[in-house]
Amino acid sequence: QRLCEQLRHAIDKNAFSVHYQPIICADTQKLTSVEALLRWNCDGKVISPARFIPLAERTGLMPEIGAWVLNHACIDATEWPFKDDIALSVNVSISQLLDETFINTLDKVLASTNIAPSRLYLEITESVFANNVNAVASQIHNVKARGVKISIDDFGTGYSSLSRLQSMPCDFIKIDRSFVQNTNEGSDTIMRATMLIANEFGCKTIAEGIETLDQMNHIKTLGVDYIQGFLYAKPMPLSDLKTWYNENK
Ligand code: G
Ligand code: G
Ligand code: MN
Ligand code: NA
Repeated sequence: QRLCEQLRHAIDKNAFSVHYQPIICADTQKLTSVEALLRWNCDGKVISPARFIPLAERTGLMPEIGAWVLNHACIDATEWPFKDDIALSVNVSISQLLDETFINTLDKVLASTNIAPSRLYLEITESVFANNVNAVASQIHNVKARGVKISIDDFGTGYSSLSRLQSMPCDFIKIDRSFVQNTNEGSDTIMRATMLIANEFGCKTIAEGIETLDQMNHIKTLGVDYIQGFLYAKPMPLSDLKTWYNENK
């Protein structure tokens, strides 16, 4: 209850910030995109989005918070030292995607920041597929009509049907870190199958949660396109991202 009250005022109190985590091309090992991850500093403590996003969803605060993140991240992207060819990936929650203000917010941010739509990726979790199929499909269509790309996050962890991929075209599939970090044959089978499916649908794959060189080499052998994880960098503030880039380009 109290947390909810504090969340309601977080934007006004300047309590949110956005951190960025690099995503690397498996072949070239070069930076290709950056994922924006929201941080909430509440009374000196950092509260994980895994905790407050569900709260924001339940209390109807998500469209406003999501709009803040999208706008903030796109403004930051105009300051990147590498701004012309690196993409920005922003998480979009279910209630945010389905909110009637969403497309209008997206149009406003595209216009005011002048970011090329093809450089903006929206990450939606696979669980959106469990929602109203027609509503989700039509929003994805609206997003893609603007040239913005779609990533399916946490792929393989939900309980949606694979056939949903047909009605909801996406550009990237993010392989959940639970598969990457499991070293059993079953996880490999699932990852191989995911890459086959992605290939059939013309999507690229991104492996999340790569922490070791062994994991990186293994996932490359399986044929993943892009890699994200602590092996390369943790999510960090914009200023650190600039330093990281200069040291790693
Ligand atoms: O960054 P971290 O591992 O703490 O993120 C935890 C979860 O919160 C992840 O599933 C991530 O996708 C989600 N998350 C982080 N930032 C945002 C955001 O801006 N919007 C939404 N909807 N989810 C986010
Ligand atoms: O669900 P989503 O992919 O949006 O979640 C992103 C979250 O995953 C971020 O909060 C980030 O902190 C976390 N993350 C990114 N790379 C790694 C990693 O290599 N290991 C672990 N344990 N978490 C990671
Ligand atoms: Mn994500
Ligand atoms: Na994920």
